[in-house]
Amino acid sequence: MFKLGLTIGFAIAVACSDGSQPKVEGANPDAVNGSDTLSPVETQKPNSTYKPAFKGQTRIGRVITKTPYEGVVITSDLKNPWGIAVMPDGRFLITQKGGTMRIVTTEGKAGNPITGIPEVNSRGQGGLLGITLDPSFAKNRMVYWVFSENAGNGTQTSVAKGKLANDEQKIENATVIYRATPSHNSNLHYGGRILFDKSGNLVVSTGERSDLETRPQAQWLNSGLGKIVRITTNGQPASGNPFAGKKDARPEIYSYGHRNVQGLAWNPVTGDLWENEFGPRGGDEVNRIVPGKNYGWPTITYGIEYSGEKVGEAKTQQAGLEQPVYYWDPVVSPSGMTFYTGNNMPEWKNNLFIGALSGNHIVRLVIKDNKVVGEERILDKEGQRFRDVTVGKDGALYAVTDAGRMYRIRKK
Ligand SMILES: [Ca+2]
Repeated sequence: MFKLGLTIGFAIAVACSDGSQPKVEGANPDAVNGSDTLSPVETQKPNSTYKPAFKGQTRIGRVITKTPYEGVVITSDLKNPWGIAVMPDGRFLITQKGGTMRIVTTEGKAGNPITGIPEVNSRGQGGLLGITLDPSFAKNRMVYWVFSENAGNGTQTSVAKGKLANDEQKIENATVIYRATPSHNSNLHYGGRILFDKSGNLVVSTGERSDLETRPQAQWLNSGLGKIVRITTNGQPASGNPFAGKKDARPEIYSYGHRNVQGLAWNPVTGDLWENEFGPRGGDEVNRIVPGKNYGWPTITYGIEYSGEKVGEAKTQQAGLEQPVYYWDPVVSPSGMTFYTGNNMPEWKNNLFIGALSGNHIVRLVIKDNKVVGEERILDKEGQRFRDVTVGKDGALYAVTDAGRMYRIRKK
């Protein structure tokens, strides 16, 4: 014990004495990548006795990255960062939960808090959330973001846009373009990710606001709760949406039956939208989104209530409701995610990386034919709640944590 303590102390002293940031070792040269003979990364008992719908839907065999890589803390100066957008020049525009944005360089130099953003309610899980840049950002400097907005006696998930001023100190002409009504008196389950699709429309995730009272609305086509919506840059329903023209259905809805979607990404191989969402106690999910489909919450789930009670009728499958591609029990609390499309780590090409909050790691999922064929935990020794992860212009992965760190992860 004494020797181990000394070793750790020495390592920290070295890292600090020259001013460099702590480094994280990766890679195991003895491991075989893609092997299905390794045991799953999860070794804890599941909360439920539910069985998966198909082999490999949970606790797939572990994979281990062979290429040596390292995760370096490039800054610890952020305050509750939530979403990362990559700027055309390679810098990052990052939201901070409290209601400001920061620009961070790939070397970790963080700019002043950017103001001019409409007031957010940052209690609980609320605040300034996901962010994306206009495909023509280099010309128009337009930014789009999701936030929890005060409304009535409660709050709601809303979407706004504005122009990043030339001095990069403020957002100009901020306008709220969409509100996922109804509002509700809770500060939980806002969803909050936002992406552009290929047609130039926005895809936005919401949540069902957590309470038993609002939970059923995830199944209602006349409610904005528990949905993925697809809207124009003016907040109108995008053309081609699955429920357009249908009576008693909101035309902005893209998919429904979601609990709390904090991860969205386009699969670079198939072009499909993928998402992740929180389950209750067990039942975190990764889904492949097909427009118009029902993803089941709260009718079916692989989780149980926090109290230990069953959810509804304790069903995990039902005709007409989509099965998750993958689920976790116990939970990892999945947040921002990205498919790896960089050239820095060829071994990771097209793998899905997901920030895990309670899991304190970054999930790496190897995917083949829309199924998960391997799982790994990246930076699991850091003790960080990973909130978002993205691929930089330089091909490295960049991730932010609730404690205010930003990591760069790349080949050693
Ligand atoms: Ca589901």
